[in-house]
Amino acid sequence: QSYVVGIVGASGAVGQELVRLMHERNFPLSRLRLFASARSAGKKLTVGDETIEIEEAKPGVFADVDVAFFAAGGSVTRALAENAVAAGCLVIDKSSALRMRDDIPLVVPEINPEKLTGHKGIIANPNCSTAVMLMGLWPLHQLFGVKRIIVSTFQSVSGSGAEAVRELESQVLASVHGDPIKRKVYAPYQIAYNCIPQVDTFGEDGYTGEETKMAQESRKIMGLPDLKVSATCVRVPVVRAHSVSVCAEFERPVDLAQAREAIAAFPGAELVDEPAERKYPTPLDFAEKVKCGVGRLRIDTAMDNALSFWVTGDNLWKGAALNAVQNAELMIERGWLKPKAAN
Ligand code: 2RA
Repeated sequence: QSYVVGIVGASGAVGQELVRLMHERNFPLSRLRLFASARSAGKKLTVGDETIEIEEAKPGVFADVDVAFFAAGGSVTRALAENAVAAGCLVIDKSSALRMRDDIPLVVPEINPEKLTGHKGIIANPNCSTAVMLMGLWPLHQLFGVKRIIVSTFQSVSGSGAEAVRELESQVLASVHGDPIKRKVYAPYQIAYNCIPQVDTFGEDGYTGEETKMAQESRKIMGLPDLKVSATCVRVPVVRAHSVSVCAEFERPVDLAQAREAIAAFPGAELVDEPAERKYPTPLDFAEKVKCGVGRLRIDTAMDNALSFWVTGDNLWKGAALNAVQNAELMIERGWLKPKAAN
């Protein structure tokens, strides 16, 4: 069986990774259609040996599409997702617009794949920092039962889009050459040689949107409505891959050897944890990797029954495009996704 797949937001940072993953993972395509705003429509993208023209994303374009990956932001999802669903198309959405709606499953396939059967046409995907963090936390939760996490993130600029990557690079060059440093995406702050303790806008409680997402989405995905979460999200001058430092308190006594074994056995994680050899995961090592790296595992000294660890993973892959594709792949594997046209 093969599928007509649409990518909405094909010219953006996540859209481009979706196109690449479709090709590299041999997704069973009968046709790939690329959609973007009217501004990008008409541009051509090369996918393998095929050249595909980008079409304008607008109501009515989904008639033959079996699965549409939405990666164009919340406003496009709000404007077009229901139209796609009405055309019988499964929407796999990367935006935050619908994630917390009770009737929409929020799925990480290694954690809650059973939710893929309960959809009403739309499946949401988590925020990048949440997805990466859970690749370390979930296997430990299964062993010891997590009840509280205190986390800090170290988020790469690609999470803010392609313009932010160019901004970091241009600021580094300007600094090296002694030229004036232009600040736009992170204005008034400079991102080169800096850390910015703000990702998204502040809420009334003093937490940013990103920090609130980490709390709410972790609870929904893990099915733990009472999980206590305090997050501090920080933008760092890294191009690709987000990292998270996690202190996690558990219901039951923890055991380091068991924790390491569980991480090593978990399909979403690679254990890189040999402190004596100075081996631990870094963003440069885990950019463009399917698995997230977990290391620095240790008994936490500030809380009882607690572990501290470090996890790093590709924000554009596990944090975005890859998780969405894995959801679709799993549905196909389990026979939960049928093409509209018999083939
Ligand atoms: C970021 N969470 O890294 C965003 C991307 N969705 O800013």
